[in-house]
Amino acid sequence: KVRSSCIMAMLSPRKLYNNPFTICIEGNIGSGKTTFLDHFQSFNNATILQEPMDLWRNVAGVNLLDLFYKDSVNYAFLFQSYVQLTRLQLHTMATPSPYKVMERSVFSGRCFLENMKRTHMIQDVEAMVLENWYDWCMENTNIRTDLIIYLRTTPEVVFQRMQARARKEEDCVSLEYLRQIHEIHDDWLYRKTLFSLPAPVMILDGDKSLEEMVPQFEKCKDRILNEQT
Ligand code: DGT
Repeated sequence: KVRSSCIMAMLSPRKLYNNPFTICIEGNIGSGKTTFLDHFQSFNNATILQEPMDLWRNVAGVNLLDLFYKDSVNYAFLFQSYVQLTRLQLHTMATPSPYKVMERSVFSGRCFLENMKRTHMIQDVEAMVLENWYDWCMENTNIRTDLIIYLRTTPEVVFQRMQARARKEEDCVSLEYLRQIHEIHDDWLYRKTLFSLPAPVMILDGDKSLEEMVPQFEKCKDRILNEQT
């Protein structure tokens, strides 16, 4: 994962786009967002923004992602608050190209928050503070979203992938948690009942293997070009 400070350093001050066409890649943990994002490297004029996970793992030497999974009752609010800040920084960042492709968004952060509420991981008052921040940012910052690509997966499939990649912070993540995150994503992007959609949604089958994903990526490219014309 690329630190956003590195991303900043990569940006050349030659010409910056303050309002680039923005595509957000969404989906459960282990749904293949990073791999999918890599395909966009070949897309002309696109700035690829991977999730700033390294920042979450080192906040002045503290691994907040790890603390969240080890002791979510005490750290969910703090972690979610920092995640929201780092996502906002990416949303509002000018890019050196007219397309911005992001892994997740403040909107999926809102999904995780919704799950925290449903499972009583955080107190109502903590959720309210985060929601107030979120609402304020929606109204007062420039968060452009033109297309959401939802890599829809089966919880059992992503559970296996997660176990195979064995990210150390995630060793205690259960299938039950992945089911919850799946339901929230489905409520939002598939059933469309959770909260309003900021952009059209394209749903792709994220259970497919890497090779099978290539034609899906091409489909996306066409869709993006069509949205632009
Ligand atoms: P991929 O490329 O589809 O396999 O995706 P991952 O697993 O590399 O990336 P992602 O965003 O699904 O999750 C990275 C880790 O961070 C994972 O343990 C879930 C966690 N995470 C990401 N965003 C949030 C959030 O807003 N809230 C909470 N509580 N956890 C989050």
